[in-house]
Amino acid sequence: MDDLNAIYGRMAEAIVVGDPEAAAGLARRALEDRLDLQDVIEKGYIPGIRRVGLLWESGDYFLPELISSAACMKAAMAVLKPALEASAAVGLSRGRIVIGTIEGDIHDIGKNLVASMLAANAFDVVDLGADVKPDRFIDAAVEARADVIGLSALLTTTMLGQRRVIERLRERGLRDRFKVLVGGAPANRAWAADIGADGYGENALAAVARAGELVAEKRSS
Ligand code: B12
Repeated sequence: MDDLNAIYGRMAEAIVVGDPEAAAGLARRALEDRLDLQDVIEKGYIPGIRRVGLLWESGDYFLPELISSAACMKAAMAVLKPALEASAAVGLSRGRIVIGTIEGDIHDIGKNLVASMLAANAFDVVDLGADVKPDRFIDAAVEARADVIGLSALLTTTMLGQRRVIERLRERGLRDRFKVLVGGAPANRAWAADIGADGYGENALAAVARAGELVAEKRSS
């Protein structure tokens, strides 16, 4: 088997150059070789899309490159997702979470990753997709009898929508019914505290850990 770091490097490169066949092919190889899928994502693909973000910031990449790299990321995730989610223990539920990306924001790669990782860790996940209105999160959480509402935002403008969901929960008298977990590149712990969220997760693994703690807190209160 090739050196792992070389494989991760090729995964990142496939995302940076926008080669969907290579991105998906390397993901299939990872499954065949039974690589650790969380490492494959965190050390292979994510550094690739991060590099794309930096190239965009420096003015070396434009929207078409961003779009094709995002499509590659999706192609790789589509291969990995079923295996990732199948690894959850059957019949065991660690809690129910409704998740989506805030209204006005179509970034969903990170949110999808968080949703898959939660499902892989035995959470029941209701994924509302991207560009989700505040009341839709709340209605879905009521309907699903969720423990946690997970809010993703990638834009400094749409992160304000995370605050809005919490305000709407208060206005509807439902704030105590659900724990609210926020994430996405512009969010951080201080922001979560500022808007009155219950938790913040900086990546998919932290999201799983924090969701577990929030479910435990909710069920013990
Ligand atoms: C790919 C990408 C796109 C793709 C998105 C494709 C898709 N389907 O998602 C496309 C090309 C469509 C796009 C469009 C735009 N984009 Co864009 N995009 C990016 C880019 C390069 C990568 C984002 C990404 O996928 N990262 C990889 C994932 C794995 O990381 P992540 O999303 O952060 O998620 C992780 C954590 O944040 C966390 N997490 C995420 N969600 C949640 C939720 C919960 C509950 C928890 C606990 C944790 C959590 O866990 C995840 C896994 O580790 C970023 C650059 C960057 N540095 O983020 C810019 C970036 C986010 N985009 C940006 C901009 C400006 C735009 C556009 C406005 C561009 C334009 N002029 O049209 C549009 C906006 C469209 C819209 N209305 O939403 C800016 C935002 C700037 C700002 N401060 O607001 C960025 C930061 C680039 C930049 N440096 O300028 N973009």
